[in-house]
Amino acid sequence: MTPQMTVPRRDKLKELLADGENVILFAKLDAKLEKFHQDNTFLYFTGLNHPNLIYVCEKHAGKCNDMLFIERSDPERIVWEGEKLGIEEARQISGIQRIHYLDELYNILTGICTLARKLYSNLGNVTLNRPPSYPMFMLEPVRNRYPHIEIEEINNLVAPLRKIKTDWEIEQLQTAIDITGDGILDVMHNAQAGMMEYELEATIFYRMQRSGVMRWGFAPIVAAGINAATLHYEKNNCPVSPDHLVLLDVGASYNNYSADITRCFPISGRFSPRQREIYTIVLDVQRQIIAMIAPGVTMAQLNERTRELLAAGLTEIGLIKDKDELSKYYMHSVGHFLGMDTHDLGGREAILEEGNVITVEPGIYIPEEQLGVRIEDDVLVTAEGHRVLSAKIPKTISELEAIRLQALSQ
Ligand SMILES: [Mn+2]
Repeated sequence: MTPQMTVPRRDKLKELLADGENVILFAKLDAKLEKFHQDNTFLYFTGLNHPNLIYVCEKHAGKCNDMLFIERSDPERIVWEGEKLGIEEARQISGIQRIHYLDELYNILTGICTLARKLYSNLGNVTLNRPPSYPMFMLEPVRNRYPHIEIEEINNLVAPLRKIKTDWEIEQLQTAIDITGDGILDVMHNAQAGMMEYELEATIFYRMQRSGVMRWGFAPIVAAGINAATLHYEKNNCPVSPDHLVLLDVGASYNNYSADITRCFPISGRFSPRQREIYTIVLDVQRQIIAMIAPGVTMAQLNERTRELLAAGLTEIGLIKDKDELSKYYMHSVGHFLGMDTHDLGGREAILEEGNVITVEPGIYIPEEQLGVRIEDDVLVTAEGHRVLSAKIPKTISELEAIRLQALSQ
């Protein structure tokens, strides 16, 4: 990300602020011996993929003044941690001109707080049964000394910006999706009965890391048989049996943009009659929902139609008697916004607009039959309707069986 991308984003953010409203964004802290993963709102507005930074923007008398706080370099720590981000480098990457050190934060914030009514921050989920987030901890002195200042999570403010993807962002998503698809195909070509689910996971990760991807967008789900009926199964530690349908719900993160794809395939090379019956219902519903996608359509409409169609399918095969029973076999929503976060900002009540990217992922889960089927594609909303960014990844029964039978014959 370059200042050419992040400066216009910050300009839009500044337009959203009224006088007396301010923004403070915290980069993630570094954790010793753990891979660093930046806060996505911080990255979106600064382009800085470094830990322990703070961005502040104040608006007063119609003018915005923004600044970045960085760490002071400690020569004795360089051999352990490498060079810290310096003032010039921070300026070049972000385009933010005013740079301070972190130990100046509270002094400067005091000045800002005397004029402030509101502070937006990337607080994260606030729940009473969890420790406070790092941003909440850092803002505690503000809360205590200036109780009149309203401190609000920034997500709702920035969602209208983040959910409309630029061409560059769509390119990053497309690359993440293509690499994920290649990894899924590698599994379809190489999976054998007797392998462990985590071996299949490793096959995808190997493809990802050879393709310029550093990490998963979310914890991968590789689920054989009954495990596919657990929606967020992440153990991936069971052996694959010859009669299993394997469900892969995976996504590479490329330049911090996450794919999210689900495919199911039969280890044996052939869907059983029951697997075929359920798979066909899910695929038909998924296609009909994708066909509805266009600007002006709401997520609520997609969800409602999914429930109607799945209920009709399950009623027809006699698994349920009416729509009220559907939640026994289908209990999630049909999709979500996709972007830097796998579950990106956008909301369940959103009206689709050109430039949105959403997932479409109906499923049917029948634990008593050790069966779970979900099919998930990533779809861009265009002026004319939509474009399926993951269209190249096979999903018809005939394609999947052909790939598996060929793999097994080698
Ligand atoms: Mn998803």
